Amino acid sequence: MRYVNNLYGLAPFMQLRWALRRPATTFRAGRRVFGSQAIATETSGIHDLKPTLYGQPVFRSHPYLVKPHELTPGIPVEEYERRRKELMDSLPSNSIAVSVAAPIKYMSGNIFYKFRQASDFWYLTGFEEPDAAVILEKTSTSRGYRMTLFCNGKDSAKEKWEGARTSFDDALSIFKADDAMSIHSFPSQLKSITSLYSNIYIDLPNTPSKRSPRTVKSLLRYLSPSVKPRSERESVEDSLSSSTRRPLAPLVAKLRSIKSEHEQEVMHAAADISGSALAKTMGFTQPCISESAIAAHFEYLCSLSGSQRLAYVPVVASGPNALIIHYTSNNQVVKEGEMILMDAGCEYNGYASDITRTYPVSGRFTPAQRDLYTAVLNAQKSLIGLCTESASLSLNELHHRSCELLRSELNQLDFRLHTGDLERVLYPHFLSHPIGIDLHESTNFDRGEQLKAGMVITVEPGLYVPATPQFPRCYHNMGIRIEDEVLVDQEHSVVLSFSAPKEIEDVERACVGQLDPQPV
Ligand SMILES: [Mn+2]
Repeated sequence: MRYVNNLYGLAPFMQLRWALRRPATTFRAGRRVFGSQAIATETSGIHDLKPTLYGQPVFRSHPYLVKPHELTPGIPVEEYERRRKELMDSLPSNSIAVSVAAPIKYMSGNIFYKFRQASDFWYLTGFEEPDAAVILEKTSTSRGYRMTLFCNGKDSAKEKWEGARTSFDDALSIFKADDAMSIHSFPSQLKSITSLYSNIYIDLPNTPSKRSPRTVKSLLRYLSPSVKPRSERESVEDSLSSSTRRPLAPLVAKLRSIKSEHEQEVMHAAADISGSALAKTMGFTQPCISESAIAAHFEYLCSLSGSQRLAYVPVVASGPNALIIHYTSNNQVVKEGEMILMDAGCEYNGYASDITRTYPVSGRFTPAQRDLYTAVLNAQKSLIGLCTESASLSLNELHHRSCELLRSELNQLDFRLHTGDLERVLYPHFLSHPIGIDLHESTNFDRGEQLKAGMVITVEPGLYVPATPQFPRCYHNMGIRIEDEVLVDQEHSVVLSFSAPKEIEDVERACVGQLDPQPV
């Protein structure tokens, strides 16, 4: 087992979980055909697979991450096929869909950030390299479409510096494209193909305005050295006639809003990792350490459990810092008697997680902290119970309900609320957002639409009491938010982030390192 432990690099609870969910792959199964060579894998097979020949983990190179039938960890090849088919089936005849990979982003000069694929492109292809694009042409075949994947292909000189890239042959066999071509031919191919179709579904990036900038922000963007002059891509975009061009994102968003069982399982695992890391971070917290040390501990635990990155810059707000909703400077020292509001989540195998907990630095809530915490917790738990398809509520209605619940809780705590106190001061943010591949899958989400089974949303009511005389003094400078990820089902709701302690007794136990039962 030691070999497996080292290999996975997982915390013990995750190893157990993986042992349950992912039967050991066939490392010891003898000989495996690898390219044209048969390679012995009896004992030290992993070393034979280095360096990888592929541009991303695939079963052949990373059998401990990707199962035989999966394209990306947790998501089968057929599911990507189904996504594309559903998209293309929803389009009128004579349509194509075009999606492109994310560009590499730079911190400064040629110093790049860790690459993250564009969400829609990844959802449709599972392809994780930059410099890539896909064209899907609607056809009348049973598959429903024809797929051309554009990518870099093999280039030994570049691969020597940057690592392996997926070959055109593997683009066909692994990613199931009908055709694979060099990304360099994408502009000309797109130009010629678009003239054949009457509906071109494509999302154009926000290019800097051609006219002179009017706002400070657009001026800064305009002057930014990172904005290159007109690229070939922009010239292609110009060539797309506006009469045939349609936005692709709303259609993909509709598909993405309902999570498949495989997606639910990956999101569950992501929330487990974050929730358990949060529980342990409560025990790590003590007076006189920096908020940044708390953030670092959380990130370390998530990485150890296999997470690829954090899903967002975490909020670690001690004491009155919690009143700043997006407090991310995380550079002050925590004090005895304060609470920490921590909003953090990892990204795992392509899916985000998002959890907020508020806990006492000393390990025990004071009576006033306990009262305000209970008010938020009561509201939060009632709201989670309403996240079902049968309740027929929209996010807007749920938010409205959260205001009513918090108002009644505050009345019991002797708050004398005037018009606007709750919505503008004490609870100035919205209750919820959909979550999935993106942390906020809400750009194309209608808050007026009723919740449906398979959606995953956050439920995150909060109360933030400034030190002003109209509010009871004992609650001044307290900020509390409790956020869970909730999977909507027909008759019930499932809290995916249950491994993060939430009940007062559980939080206090976690704060002194007693995680019993151990979160999984
Ligand atoms: Mn959130």
